Amino acid sequence: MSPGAKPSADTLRQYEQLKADIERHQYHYYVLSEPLLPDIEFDRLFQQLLDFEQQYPNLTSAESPTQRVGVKPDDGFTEVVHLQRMLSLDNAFSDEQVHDFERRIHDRLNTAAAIRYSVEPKLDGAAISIVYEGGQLLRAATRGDGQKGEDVTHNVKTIASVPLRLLGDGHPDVLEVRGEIFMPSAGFEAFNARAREAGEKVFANPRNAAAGSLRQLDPSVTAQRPLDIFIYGIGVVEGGALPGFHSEVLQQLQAWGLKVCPEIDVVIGADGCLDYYRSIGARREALPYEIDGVVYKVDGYDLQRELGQVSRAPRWALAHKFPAQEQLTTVKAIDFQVGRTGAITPVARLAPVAVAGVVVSNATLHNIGELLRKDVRVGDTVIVRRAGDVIPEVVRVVIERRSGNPPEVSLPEHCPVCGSDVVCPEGEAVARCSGGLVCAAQRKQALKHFVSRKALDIEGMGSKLIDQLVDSGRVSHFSDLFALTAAELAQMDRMGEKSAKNLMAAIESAKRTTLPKFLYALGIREVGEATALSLANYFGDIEPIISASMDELQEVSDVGPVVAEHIRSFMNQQHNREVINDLLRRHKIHWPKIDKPAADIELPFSGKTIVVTGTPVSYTHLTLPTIYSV
Ligand code: I6G
Repeated sequence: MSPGAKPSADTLRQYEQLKADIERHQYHYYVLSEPLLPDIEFDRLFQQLLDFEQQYPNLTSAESPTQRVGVKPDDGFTEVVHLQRMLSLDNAFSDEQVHDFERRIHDRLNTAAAIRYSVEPKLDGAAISIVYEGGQLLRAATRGDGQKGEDVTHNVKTIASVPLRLLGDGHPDVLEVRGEIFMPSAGFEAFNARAREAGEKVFANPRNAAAGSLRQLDPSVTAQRPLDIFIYGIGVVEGGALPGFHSEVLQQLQAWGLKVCPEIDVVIGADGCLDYYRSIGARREALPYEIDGVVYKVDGYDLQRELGQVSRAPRWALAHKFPAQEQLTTVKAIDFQVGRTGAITPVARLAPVAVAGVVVSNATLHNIGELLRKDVRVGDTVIVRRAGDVIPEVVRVVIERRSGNPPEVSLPEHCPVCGSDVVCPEGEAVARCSGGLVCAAQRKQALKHFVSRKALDIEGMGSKLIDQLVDSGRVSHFSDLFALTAAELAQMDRMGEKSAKNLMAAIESAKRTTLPKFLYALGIREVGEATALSLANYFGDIEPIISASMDELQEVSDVGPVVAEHIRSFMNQQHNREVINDLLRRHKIHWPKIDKPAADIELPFSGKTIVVTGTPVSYTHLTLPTIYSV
């Protein structure tokens, strides 16, 4: 079809429908902070619209979504007209598109000279404009539709990394900076873990968390959210001059107290950009915040001005996206897994889908409360998300794609592994199997925890072997591990005589441990490594912990009533005390006692050897040496 061809009535209808769909998605994304589609799907729709308008240029109207960046702001906040329009960025998904970007720059500048780019990660957060007047923070506004945003000054002022007053001197009279407000990954995980525990709404991803926090009507709520900011550019500048290169401006902004991303760099040419993309991509999971790509910007402002912009995006900048962390797939089944403490976790079995380079076929639904809230049903199309090392999760059902009326999934009344009753105390989000160590699933998980590196650290005792040992009935309790023989182990799958012998040696050496590791290995609810260490330091041995009252337990620094209750109920159970007794008396599990002098230690000192005898006062500290000889 030639450009400018007249569209048929059918084409016109499709075009109008596509525009309406995109507007609805933008409303959910920008205004409600609850996107209906993963970004990659939205990008696909947007690209379709761009293709349409390229094919039929006459169709393009001023209110087409391609002519604006977002949609009108919500009514709850005061509207702010941006001093200068906030643009968005063109996207690239391949190396070829990056080379095309540079080719267009060369063509437009009519040069083949090497181009210098300022490059930086693209944060997954909420875009913000902050205006400083006379060095004081005057106003902060969301991007909104690019022309008008929402006044979120009170909320932005609660973010510690946003200066209320610029440092140093020489700032322009009016300085508008632009950047991204984001929730660092650790803060996001902690926030969601707390919300999940309390049965409250969790955020689907850090971007929604940042945008949602920014749009709180009460700034004291925003103040409690772990938000941060990176400034990535400037808008209006009046009454002052800035350097001629973007990279230098960022340095200047940093000197004035504004936070810029530490990963910023300057590279030459498209190849330099692609090297940067790969280097950041390799470190992506280790970064303390989520990014969805990198941004390349022509560094010289003179060249930027010459290149100008198309309606919605500058010609001098490009966002090069990483493979999406969210994808669409369908739910084949929903199973219930039983964990170490009996917690029942619903797991969605999915049609396999590649998410950020890894094929995902299972995703957690966390707990029954979340399964019910998300209302996931077999056959549903869902958004699945995989970020960093976190287990893939079902973010949401794409409800519009549900066909028919599949039955709701409900909590099983009986444990799918041992048949014991499933209990879900009033007001708790987590349901549990009441079978305790009668339940093979709980036994397996408890044993896996017991042998793990931070616990008794039995090297070679892997997950599959424990499954076999439990399924064959050979091992039920921790103490059974120490009664295993090399001949028995050699008969297990994938075990030979040599590995059985090595494993026997590992079991033997695990008998010498420390009190904190032993306590942690028992798998008492809420007793992690740190609490185990505090208990060990406070009580010094296991006997006083077994008999400690609720009050005595709460004397320990990080033990509150909930943890004390878990410890008491564990120790109150006769079979748990028997297992501990068996481990200590029959199998001779032991640890150095902290009330006895440690062995002499020989240390090199000024070319001589000194012998130091210290008395350990805790599991982490020795007293100063009490005796020494040279
Ligand atoms: O949305 C954006 C994210 C990051 C940007 C951006 C950016 O630089 C690192 N830069 C510009 C110029 C625009 N949007 C319009």
